[in-house]
Amino acid sequence: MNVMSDTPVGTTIASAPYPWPYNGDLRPANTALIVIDMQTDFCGVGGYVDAMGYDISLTRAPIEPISRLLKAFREKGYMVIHTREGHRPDLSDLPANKRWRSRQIGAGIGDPGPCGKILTRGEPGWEIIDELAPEPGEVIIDKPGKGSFCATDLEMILRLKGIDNIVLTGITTDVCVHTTMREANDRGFECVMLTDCCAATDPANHAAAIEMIKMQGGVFGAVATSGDLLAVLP
Ligand code: C5J
Repeated sequence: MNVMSDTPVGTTIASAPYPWPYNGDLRPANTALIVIDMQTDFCGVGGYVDAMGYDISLTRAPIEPISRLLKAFREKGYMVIHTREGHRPDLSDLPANKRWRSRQIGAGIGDPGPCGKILTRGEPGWEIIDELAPEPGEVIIDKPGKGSFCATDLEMILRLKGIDNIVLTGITTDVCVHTTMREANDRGFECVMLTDCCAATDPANHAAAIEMIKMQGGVFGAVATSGDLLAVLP
């Protein structure tokens, strides 16, 4: 930060509502990319989202932009983290109300489906899709909830690595990505969500989730496109 003004010195991206990160300190050593829940259950034929009757062409749209981003982050030595939403095979970490609600919409978590038991660890539907498969050495966080910090060791891993900045991608914008961004922001991490690398099951919810981030000067951080970030990625 420039001592004479609030204008950051260093690298920032053309994000809204402010150039991210706030202090211009964007480096491989302090920045992690998180790819949230790019699993068959959320974007594949016969998975959880498909079973609920939503259009998976929406949740598949970020696959290509994320793939390009992953390539650049890997080449430049940034930390890459993947998450998977899912429950233990004995469903001991599945709240009864979450199961009940999923059954109301015809996609009962833990019930058999075309991709195995829905949102259940170890089942084909729970796997990350091949196009975005984690590489050896990349951290995978298994989470029972929507947020990536709840009941996981994500915060400990980020702190031990010296991560300050988090780049958020994945699905769905309004649920797991937003919850994770809120959790990270409350813990003091500097977050940016890449709009073309996220998607919701309803385009209006995707748009609303983006607008929410921009309120109050960036209430949870900032938003940008992957192109904005790749244009300057150190
Ligand atoms: C949902 C998620 N939408 N990954 N999960 O249930 O956003």
